Amino acid sequence: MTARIARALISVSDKSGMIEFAKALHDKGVEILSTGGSAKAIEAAGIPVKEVAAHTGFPEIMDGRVKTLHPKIHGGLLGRRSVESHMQAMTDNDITPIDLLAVNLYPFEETVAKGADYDTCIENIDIGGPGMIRSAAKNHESVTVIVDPADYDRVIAEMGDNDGATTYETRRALAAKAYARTGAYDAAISTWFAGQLGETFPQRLNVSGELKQTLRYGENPHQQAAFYTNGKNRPGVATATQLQGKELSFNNLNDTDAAFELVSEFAEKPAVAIIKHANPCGVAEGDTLIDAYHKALSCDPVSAFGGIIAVNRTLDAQTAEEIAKLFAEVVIAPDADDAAKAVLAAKKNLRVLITGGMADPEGEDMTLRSLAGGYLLQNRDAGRVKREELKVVTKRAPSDQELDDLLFAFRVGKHVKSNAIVYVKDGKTVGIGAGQMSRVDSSRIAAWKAEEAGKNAGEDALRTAGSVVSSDAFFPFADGLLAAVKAGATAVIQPGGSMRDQEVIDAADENNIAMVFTGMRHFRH
Ligand code: 93A
Repeated sequence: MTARIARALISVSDKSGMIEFAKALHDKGVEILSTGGSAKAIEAAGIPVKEVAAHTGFPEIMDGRVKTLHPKIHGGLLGRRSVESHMQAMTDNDITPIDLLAVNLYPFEETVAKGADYDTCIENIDIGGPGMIRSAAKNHESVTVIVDPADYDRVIAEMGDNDGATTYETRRALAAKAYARTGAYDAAISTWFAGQLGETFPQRLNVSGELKQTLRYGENPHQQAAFYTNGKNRPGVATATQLQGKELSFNNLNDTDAAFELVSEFAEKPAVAIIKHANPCGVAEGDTLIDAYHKALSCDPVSAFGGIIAVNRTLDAQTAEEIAKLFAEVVIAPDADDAAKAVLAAKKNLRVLITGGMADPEGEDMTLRSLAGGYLLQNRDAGRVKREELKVVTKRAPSDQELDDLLFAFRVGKHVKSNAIVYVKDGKTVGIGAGQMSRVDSSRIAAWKAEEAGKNAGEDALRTAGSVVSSDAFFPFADGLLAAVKAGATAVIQPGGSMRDQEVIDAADENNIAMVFTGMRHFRH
């Protein structure tokens, strides 16, 4: 079913590509109607155009608030060409069909993003545009609706192939895209409104997203999946450019996000995080990136196989060469120099993502999870304890070196699934215990993994000897702390707040352990 386009209405705020599009329509014999600013620009380009006001016989009023809200416009868009009574109503009321609508809306989202004042935001709420989009999209059996300048060429090309008409498949696909746009637009307005009302948290779930990628499958091959962006433009996987490698999978995306968010915690020195199954298996700071990489890898090289590597500095050739020796799934970096890109290009399957910057660890965003029959929405964990907020609770206070390592460990621990125990020595993780149901088990596993990695590397001394340890939540009993003592840790960081805090502090004092409380926990379930 094709529908020849005789009349088009163009009303766009983003005027990119508009003139070329109008010219192509005119060359195909299409009559063009248009609103104030759009009409002026089309006319100035020497393309015949009729103002909507002249078409309806009703002027644009109220500073443009009412310009297309007229039965001659909506009747022309909505009238069913296949229904006799509709065509009769058109004739009776002097309504002519509008076969194509090109609209993009007042830039509400951009206006809010610029920090505009209340009245300016209100003025940028488009009413007539979404109204027309919805009318045209509803009548897609006959009407072509374009909400994105990127679709102009495709429509013109199709008209060229079909004697000035579009196909039903295209009109239907464009209608779906049109409703996605009006839906996202309204969601942006209501989210902004909620903020204006002082609602610190959405009262309604207005989650909207743009489809970025249909994924081959989800966590497992029998699950369907897709990747959406939320328009927040936070540097990370959602906005990164993929330089090379196979398509990213669901698990790649999830793990790469975990890697980049973690490495973004560290700004002062070059840092590297290696992630497996969304948990780190090595994180380190270094004097150089390659130094940080070697330190991060040494934590658990067995688990790093097939992992994801995130760095917080421009990737250089030397580090890229070392990374290329490991089988990794993804590398994500704020940037990479040409030599590094050339090195990685030889590893064709390796996915390389460039983000253009680091994520702000204290930046605002939401995290969304589902449970059977509902969703859980929360602010992302942007909490960060500062050195001066730490409370020393033991007789011995940590040394400066211990304090550096304690803070480092606690920042890593925030990105480890609970119960999270992280041993750190000299700016690098030496043992990570993740995701256990008992804290003491995480503590034991972290120490055991450190011991195994040390043995594999042919080291005599225990890696955890002289290390510091962090716990994402308080130790409910002294046993978790005692496991750390056994492993040779000398200092502990934990939130505190247990009924048995005193018991744990006493155990620390008995063993000459320095312990600090953060007052903030970092559960990650
Ligand atoms: O103020 S509106 O909500 N009232 C309307 O009747 C109306 N009709 C089209 N905004 C309206 N538009 C919008 O004007 C379009 O969605 C488009 O974004 C913009 C184009 O205006 P101009 O052609 O004057 O630049």
